[in-house]
Amino acid sequence: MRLIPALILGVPLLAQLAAPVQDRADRFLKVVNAGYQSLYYVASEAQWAAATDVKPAHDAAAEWAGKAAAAFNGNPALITEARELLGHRRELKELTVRQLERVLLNAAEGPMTHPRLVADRIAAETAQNSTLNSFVWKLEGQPLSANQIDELLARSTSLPERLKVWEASKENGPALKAGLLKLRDLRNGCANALGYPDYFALQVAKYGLSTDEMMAYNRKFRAELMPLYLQLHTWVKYEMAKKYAQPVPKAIPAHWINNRWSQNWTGFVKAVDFDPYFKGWQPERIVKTAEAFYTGLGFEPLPASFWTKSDLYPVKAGDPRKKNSHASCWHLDLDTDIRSLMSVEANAQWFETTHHELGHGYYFMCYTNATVPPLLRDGANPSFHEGMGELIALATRQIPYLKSVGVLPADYRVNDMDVLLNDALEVAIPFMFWACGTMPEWEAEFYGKNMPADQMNARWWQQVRDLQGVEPPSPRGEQYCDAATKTHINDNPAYYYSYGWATVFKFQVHDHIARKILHQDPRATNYAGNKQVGAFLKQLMAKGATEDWRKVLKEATGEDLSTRAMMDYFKPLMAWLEKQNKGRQIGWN
Ligand code: X8Z
Ligand code: ZN
Repeated sequence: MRLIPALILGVPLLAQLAAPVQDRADRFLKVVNAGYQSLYYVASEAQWAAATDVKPAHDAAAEWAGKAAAAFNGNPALITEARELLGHRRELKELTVRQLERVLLNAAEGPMTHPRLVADRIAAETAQNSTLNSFVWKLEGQPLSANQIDELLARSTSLPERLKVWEASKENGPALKAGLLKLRDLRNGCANALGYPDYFALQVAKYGLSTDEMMAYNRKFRAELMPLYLQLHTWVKYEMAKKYAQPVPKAIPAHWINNRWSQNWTGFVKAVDFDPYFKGWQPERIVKTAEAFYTGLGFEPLPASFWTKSDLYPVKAGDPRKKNSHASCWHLDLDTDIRSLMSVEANAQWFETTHHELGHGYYFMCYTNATVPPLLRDGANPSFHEGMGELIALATRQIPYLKSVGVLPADYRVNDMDVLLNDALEVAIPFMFWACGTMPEWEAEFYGKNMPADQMNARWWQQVRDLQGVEPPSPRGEQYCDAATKTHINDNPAYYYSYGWATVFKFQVHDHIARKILHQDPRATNYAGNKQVGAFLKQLMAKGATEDWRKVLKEATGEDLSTRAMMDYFKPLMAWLEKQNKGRQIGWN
């Protein structure tokens, strides 16, 4: 028998046979992955400090660290080499091609072919975050936190009071408008430098889609769900008109809905309002309960540093520190330093949000493995990342589960239709018209069609009215900038459709788990503690972004992305609503 000399020398055979261009790409990506990961950590640490303790010194550090990261990720030498190598894509492994494509997507966030533009963008992003995170809302002269706004809107039954709170919640818009306009040009400029028509198109490219393709998906989802949305919209407006002794409106006044943007319609089904059951809970118990759901499925506990380094609870009364009020989860070093920024209080909304954030944390943990290079430590697409925690949050809404962890008493009873109606309103149908409607339609126009500065609010409310069937309590002129009151418009731009897609995804994966793994009805299933479900989710997440999302979804569920599962889930509700709404005026036009 003849020995292969290369093996004797300890050099892997495959490497010996590989085309030289693959060698060149491997060497290049080794350096890029290392630089990317270390600078990501530097920038994330600085941004974490700036988001959890807003002060000029932290803003300055975040700006500098952002520039350091861009100096590497957007370096012209990296761009040239990645492009040249991609010119040989047929000779390269798929994993290599995906990394090279990611190098270019990252470079487009700060292309150092245009250093002035990048410096201006980073400075403007930092300033906008600082304004966003340090803004203090006021009600009758008194400061009001985001949690307090949400609490008042959830509880107040007085329309004049609701109106005041709703109007107060829009106060940060004008403070953010100029910065947003400036950022539009700078973000578009960066995207243009790498050949993308605008910043929206650059973000959508992370799905391997064009803007038109993305918007076509969104419109299709909305068209499919529209009959159910019309029924829900009608049911809610008649209920609320009765409650507030008002004439039945065509579109629903925004301050009748608990959510500041009418994105989720909570609190309309009183039998399924779980807030009272969280009375007496410490916020810590919510986070621990959420972690226990994941460990019950067979996931590892969160790293010890999660508990020491995260910022999980509201700033204590009297403490002057200002921090970002919107929940997030961070993978600071693309390794084990995972932290969450929240302001958890004991209520149903934070119970849900905490499961969502830990979903990100567990996704980070799963794809942090030797087969996933740092450049691809990300979701199969952004909506998979959002969808994982959403899926778990959906699972933890199940009544048997809530009883098992002591949220609901053992003798709690509710009828199935109330639960289904509440699920539709709170976590599914109206949300789709916001997340795949108002938000992306407005942003696609803002970035892609150069929306005039003096029509930003008019266009916003036109979309809200046309797509969501909601209207402002009184006309909102251009002195306001109501779009900018939504966090993501400022600090996570051209991304929000990812949450809509996550909603589609969560019902598909939930349906698969219930029917194919557990052989249960998706509307009455409990997968707490099920290791088979955990293993299924783990292998899906462990791939990170190493494979095309369409393939990952098809392999996992046997389906392409579709509202089929969501529509199936709510099928019994449609007939019930049609009966309730008989003889009523449907729609808002
Ligand atoms: O922004 C979030 C998460 C952070 S990734 C809390 N969500 C969207 C929102 O609050 O508008 C979760 C679902 C929708
Ligand atoms: Zn999220």
